[in-house]
Amino acid sequence: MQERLKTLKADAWQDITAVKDSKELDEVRVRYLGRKGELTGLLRGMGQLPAEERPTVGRLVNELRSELESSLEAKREALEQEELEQSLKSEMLDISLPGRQPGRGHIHPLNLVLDEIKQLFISMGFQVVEGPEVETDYYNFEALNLPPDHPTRDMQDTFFVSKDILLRSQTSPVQIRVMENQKPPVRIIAPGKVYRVDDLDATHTPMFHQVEGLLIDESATFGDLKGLLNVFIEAMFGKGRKIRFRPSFFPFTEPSAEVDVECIMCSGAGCRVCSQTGWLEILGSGMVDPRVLQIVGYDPERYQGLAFGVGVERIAMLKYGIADIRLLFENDLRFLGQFK
Ligand code: 2U9
Repeated sequence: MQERLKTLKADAWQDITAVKDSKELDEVRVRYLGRKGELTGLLRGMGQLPAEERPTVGRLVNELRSELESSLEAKREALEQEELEQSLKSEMLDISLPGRQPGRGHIHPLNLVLDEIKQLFISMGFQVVEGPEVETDYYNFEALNLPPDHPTRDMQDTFFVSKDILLRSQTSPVQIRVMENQKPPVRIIAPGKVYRVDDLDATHTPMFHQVEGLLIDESATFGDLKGLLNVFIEAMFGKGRKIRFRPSFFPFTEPSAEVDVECIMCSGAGCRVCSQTGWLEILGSGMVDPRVLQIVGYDPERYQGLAFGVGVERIAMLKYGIADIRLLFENDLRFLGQFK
């Protein structure tokens, strides 16, 4: 019996030494100390021993059991230490490495232009107002003196949601809403998205941004309009550029004028950008049609209004020399990164 104990001890010692991970360690524990393990088997066999041998063998078995338990425990600790060292080695962090800088965001070129326009008009006492992009036929057309058969009222030109609901084709409805709720004087600009049925090309997108301006007072004149737009164009494109007012027509202004600036690419000599004319069309403007004043309940005998509208994409393209409007909407960081 004592011989068996000796071999068992030697075997167990060998097995424990050979263990490589905690799973194997568990297997060894079960093999020797488990319910059906070798040592437990020995204990069970003690019944067959002569009575006088039992206490000695019993003591030896118990000694071996606690010896094995502490060897297993020591091995477990050694394994854990080894695993810890292993993971410390493989997961080592070099905290002296400089961190990676997150890419810094910056303002979209359209917002750069929009902010500049807003700042300029705020400095001249204008308020910035916004309104819904989904509008009614009344605010988008009727209140602006656009007759029922006007081409922009056609399905071909405006996105209709239903017979009376549409995506606004200009920001003027915002200004109608302000006039309905406020007595003159009025000095506002209305920036925002507008929608028109247009095929995508280098100069057209079905959604673009406008800023419209409106000033209503008892003594607003066409001279004030010219002065104001002169200041605007100078702020956008620099001092000393020639501008010209060309007679035009809009249903909501009378008289109306389109405003051109001397081509900023060729300074008037004629080039591809200005189609050899030397001039760039920048905005539309005019004196608010008395009919529009009447519709919102202003007395057209007492008040005059001046108004203008400008496309933000067009200004951005001219200011920054952008040849294709689609670049402004594709969010290609190689393009946008140039406007830091
Ligand atoms: C009210 C009355 C009149 C706003 C105006 C224009 C002329 C104009 C275009 C410029 C380029 C639109 O973005 S664009 O295609 N706009 O030509 N807009 S006068 O007139 C108003 C606005 C509000 C109550």
